[in-house]
Amino acid sequence: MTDFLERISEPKDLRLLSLEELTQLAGEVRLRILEVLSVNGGHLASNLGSVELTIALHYAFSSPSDAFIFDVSHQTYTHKLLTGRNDERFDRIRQYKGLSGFAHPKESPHDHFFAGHAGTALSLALGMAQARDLMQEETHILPIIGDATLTCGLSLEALNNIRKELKRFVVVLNDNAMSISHNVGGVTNILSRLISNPTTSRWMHELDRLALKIPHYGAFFSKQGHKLKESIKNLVSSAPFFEQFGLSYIGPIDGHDLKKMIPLFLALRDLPMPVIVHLYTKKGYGMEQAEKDPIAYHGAKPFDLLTCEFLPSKSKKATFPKIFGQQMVKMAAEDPSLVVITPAMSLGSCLDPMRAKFPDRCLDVGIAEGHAVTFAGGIGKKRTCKVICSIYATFLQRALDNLFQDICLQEIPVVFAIDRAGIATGDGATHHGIYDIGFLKTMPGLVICQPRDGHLLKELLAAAFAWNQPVAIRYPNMETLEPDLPIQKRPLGKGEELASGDDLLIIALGHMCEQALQIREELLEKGISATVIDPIFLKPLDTELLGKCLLKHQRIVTLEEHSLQGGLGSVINHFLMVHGFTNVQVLNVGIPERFYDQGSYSQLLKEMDMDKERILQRILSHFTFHPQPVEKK
Ligand SMILES: Cc1ncc(C[n+]2csc(CCOP(=O)(O)OP(=O)(O)O)c2C)c(N)n1
Repeated sequence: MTDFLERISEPKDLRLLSLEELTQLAGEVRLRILEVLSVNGGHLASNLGSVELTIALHYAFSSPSDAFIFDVSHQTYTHKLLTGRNDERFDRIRQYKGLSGFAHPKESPHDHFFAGHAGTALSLALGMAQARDLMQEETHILPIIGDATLTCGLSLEALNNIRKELKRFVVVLNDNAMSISHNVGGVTNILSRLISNPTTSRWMHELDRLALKIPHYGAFFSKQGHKLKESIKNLVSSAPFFEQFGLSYIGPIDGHDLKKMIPLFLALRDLPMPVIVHLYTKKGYGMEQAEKDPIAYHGAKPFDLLTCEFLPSKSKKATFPKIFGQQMVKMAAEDPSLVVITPAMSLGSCLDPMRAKFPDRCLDVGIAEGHAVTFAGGIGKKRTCKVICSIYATFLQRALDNLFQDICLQEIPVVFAIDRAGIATGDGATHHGIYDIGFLKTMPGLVICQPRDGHLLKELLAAAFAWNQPVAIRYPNMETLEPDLPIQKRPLGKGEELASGDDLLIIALGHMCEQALQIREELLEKGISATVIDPIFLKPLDTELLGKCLLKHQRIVTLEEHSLQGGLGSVINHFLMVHGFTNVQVLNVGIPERFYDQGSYSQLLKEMDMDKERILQRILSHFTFHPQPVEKK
């Protein structure tokens, strides 16, 4: 088999290949993606589904002067392979110093924006088109969006802003009828009503069937030929929806058929109006298991290339999100007033078991974080229902104003289960959940807490509604201990002393307590004894516990997996300043202010100067100790 992929160093090389060769190239691209992702894991199903459409677009248009703007950009692997990145960096996609799993402008001029949060492509593309027209340039702008993108309010705002006279603006809608999980809501119905019919003849047959169902007139309509069929088609197709927004609609077209797509895209060059090309694709296309189970293969774990089965995970320990999911099922069974909301992250947030058991009380609202938060405010308003809004830290950033105005200002006791609070490892800069404390702490009346283990997570979830005010419980996607202990009633604003010492006070947040205790052990070997406290609550702070510790300690370390700007360290520094503790020395250990790409947890901690060894060195060089000699055993 000739290796066509090797011959593509830039997109224009595609034009040297025949249709047959391009078809073979699609197979090679798919194999390359499969080989690398079987080792690294990643967004497999979305990438397998977008191979042909990406080849066809690069064949017909001229990237990078024609700008391809991928929404979310988790489906850019083919684009990366065709734009000069098919080298060893692709082997290390989503790994430290390898390629990003998303669009990354520092990697290539073919990537115009960092992306990772859904719904931005149309707005970014419209903005680029505006600048292009003002500068009288002749390039094309191509936002490439998924069907779930249309569940984002931001996308609808952008659609509403499209000018009818916009030229060379081609929206490519990659419709696989799936978000990560099954898509939800009315917008998706607009797309999916007839798309399930893969060929035009079946499409027409369906129209006939629908026409025949019209009482009294069905048979008549069915006989009236093509014109009437067209008008009925308009009643059920997606065209009128998009045409209301000034977009000329083309489709639906098989998004795996290069023969159809290439001439179509070539014909769309230099169009004097904005168009939307509706492609239907199959998520996971070309890999039987992924086609059958696109949800599991959306964010695939490493798998066996021959059997396509996922490799068994090394650890069987529980994680914070899993414990959260189990707890939701339990709490929902005990309390019929409990409602949980997820903005399209049911799988990642481990809510699928609750959705299966209590579908009326575990609600996926689509990729709509702002709505999820405000909707929670509506449900919680009368206090007849207890609402938990489950949301990833990074995506909560979308809903800041909703949190402020529709929850905190109204004093509605919604509980926010803030998942993925911490370093996002393979996903990188767009996904790190390391800024939320910074904006949450400015919200009057909002309780902010973080459990150090799974048991404490259960206790906080069980106690939160008793505090009768909005509560944010943040936790990472990390393994944790889940000791089988009775659930105690957690008092609001009470921290815990985990170990006592004389020379140093370490205040550690959440899972960082474990690291603090390990550091304490190492310091002990050097004759330095540290107190370790877990504040549990960032707001309200346990001022009594802090005050007590400060009677004894003048050296303080704060330790957190959050940006140093606005996290635990800044909360403690503020406390010290306001209460006149001016004679203390403080070392804030947290994430320094810059953007971080992807990597393993330990690699990123190292880069952030936060691995255990480095923290120990930093403590020893920051403070002057007078260690007591350690007795040798
Ligand atoms: C604001 C935001 N919320 C949630 C996500 C998580 N997320 C990543 S991909 C995805 C589904 C995207 O579906 P679609 O756009 O249809 O593309 P597909 O993967 O089906 O090709 C979601 C919900 C996100 N990236 N951004």
